[in-house]
Amino acid sequence: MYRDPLIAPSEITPRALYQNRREWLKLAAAGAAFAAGGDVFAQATTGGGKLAKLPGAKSAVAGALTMEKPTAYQDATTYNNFYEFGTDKADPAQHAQTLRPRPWSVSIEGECNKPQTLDIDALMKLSAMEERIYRLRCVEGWSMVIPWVGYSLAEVIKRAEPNSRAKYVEFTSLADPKQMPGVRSGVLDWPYIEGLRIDEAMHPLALLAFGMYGEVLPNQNGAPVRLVMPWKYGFKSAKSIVKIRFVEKQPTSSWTKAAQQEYGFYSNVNPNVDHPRWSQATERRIGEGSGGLSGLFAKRRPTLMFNGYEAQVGQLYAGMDLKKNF
Ligand SMILES: Nc1nc2c(c(=O)[nH]1)N[C@H]1C(S)=C(S)[C@@H](COP(=O)(O)O)O[C@H]1N2
Ligand SMILES: [Mo]
Repeated sequence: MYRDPLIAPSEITPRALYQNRREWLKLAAAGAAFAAGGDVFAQATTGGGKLAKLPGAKSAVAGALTMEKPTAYQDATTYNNFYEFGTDKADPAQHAQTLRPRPWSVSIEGECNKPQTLDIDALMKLSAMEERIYRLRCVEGWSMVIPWVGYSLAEVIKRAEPNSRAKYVEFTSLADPKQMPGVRSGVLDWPYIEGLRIDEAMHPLALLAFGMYGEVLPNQNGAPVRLVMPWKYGFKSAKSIVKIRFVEKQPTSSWTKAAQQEYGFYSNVNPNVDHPRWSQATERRIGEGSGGLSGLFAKRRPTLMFNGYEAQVGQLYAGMDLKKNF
């Protein structure tokens, strides 16, 4: 039987999902949850109501508005990977309250004409906020659909005026052991580093996100600013970013450093290239199917090439051997 590779049996029913399930059963008993109509959809696209509102105009970028039903906010904010707060899916929601998203600044540096340090509030004003509904596919074999709020990363890159040596962009997440208990563990080499080729980073779908579900990002989802790369495995979407650096050489990401043969530089979603320890052909959508909201017994759905964004991003990899450049 297929089992999610990085999920320990102890994590199969994270407490939050359990509580969620009890709520759901209560609703079901009242007959409400069976009316799977518009109300359920409306519920799924609004936030928890506890964070500041951050509206975004519906994006006009091609491919930016998936028509699939968004994952429930409750699921998207309690089933997370953010190893700076622990490795269990429930850890970030339980421990990320110590993260302080203000004051915050992002340093933009390296091979560019206009290096600068931007306060988060200035960064947020740099371009108009858009809503983008993206599929997010984790390398572990699960996926969600999340309505993000932000603008194209290209807006920031253009402002910094990268020079001709800027072939790649490196992203660094905060690594403060005072705010992030997981950073005291050796599970990854901190700070969390990710990288993109500059043309990937300039693609209009590459998103710098400040919010989700019409509100600012919850800490566990990478407040106050993160990357979202919808055609790549989730780990490429670095959270709580403090540095964006233009470099000439291909950066080594924390995951590549941890297991070079398992996590390549590109990490494009590709159902035809298996992870050395499991297949990438199918995925389970979080919140779908029977067996509780964790959807453990949900039918797995086929994973799409480039996570369904092939028409938009396929050209970036024309002529490349995607088995070698995984
Ligand atoms: N800094 C940092 N960024 C990170 C991670 C992390 O552990 N640390 N996990 C990644 C992984 S594996 C995934 S699947 C996504 C999950 O994003 P979400 O919790 O908002 O769904 O964040 C990515 N960004
Ligand atoms: Mo992931």
